[in-house]
Amino acid sequence: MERLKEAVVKFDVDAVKEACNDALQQKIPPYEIVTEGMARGMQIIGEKYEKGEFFLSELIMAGETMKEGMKIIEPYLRAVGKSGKGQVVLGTVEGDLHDIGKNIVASLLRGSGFGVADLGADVPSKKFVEEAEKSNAQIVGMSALLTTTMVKMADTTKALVEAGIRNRLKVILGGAPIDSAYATKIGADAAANDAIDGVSICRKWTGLS
Ligand code: B1M
Repeated sequence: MERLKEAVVKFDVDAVKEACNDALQQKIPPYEIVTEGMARGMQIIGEKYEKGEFFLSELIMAGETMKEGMKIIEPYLRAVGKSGKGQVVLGTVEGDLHDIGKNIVASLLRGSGFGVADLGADVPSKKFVEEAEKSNAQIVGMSALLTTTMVKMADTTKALVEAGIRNRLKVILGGAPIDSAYATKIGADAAANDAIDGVSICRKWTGLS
């Protein structure tokens, strides 16, 4: 895990791939490879950015580096899934391009048997509503990593109310700046601390736990 973390911080894609494969061979659980390895590297990148040691270009390189590692880990995250146990509409809110955490949530949900309509990043409220109507979703999940974009979660929750479908579905929020107090404030049903927590909340809602 230490090697993996260091490789992310050095943007060393080959070393990331090698460390991911080694970790899988050593039977380290895939989610742990993400959270205890690559995500710890991302944490350091974020700290260096805050201190002014790194700039936007380094954030981009870090994102691309972790995505290469995720290509190896993702099939193992979603290994056991069959869809049909619950339909989730998932996306990163409008104005926000951070999608690595949201993609992990999508893989874990699929691995737990949920059907997931992943709308990607920078998703306007209208699109969440349209997809929730179309797919008759039980859950709408939103991700935000920026304090400036988390307000879009409130807009989307309001849009679900205005469309008359809020009562028949649950709304879950996730991402670093989000907590339960914010979820309550904007009328969402829950905030997830991390991807595992998010999946476990969705499982409870759909009677899968
Ligand atoms: Co950005 N960025 N970034 N960035 N970036 C952060 C978020 C930041 C904290 C860095 C810092 O200053 N320390 C900071 C935000 C500050 C703030 O708002 N308070 C920041 C900034 C400022 C910016 C820009 C504004 C920089 C600029 O342009 N000057 C810009 C904004 C662009 C935009 O979105 N409009 C920007 C851009 C980018 C990149 C595009 C270059 C790139 C993202 C690439 C991508 O995602 N495709 C990027 C990156 C890589 C980061 C950091 C370094 C890493 C994020 C990450 O992927 N973490 C990040 C620093 C950090 O987080 N420490 C930072 C790993 C990932 C596994 O964790 O996403 O938290 P996370 O997901 C977790 C949980 O949060 C949870 O589960 C996941 C796994 O446990 N979760 C959910 C997430 N969504 C969930 C949904 C759920 C449930 C759980 O249910 C629905």
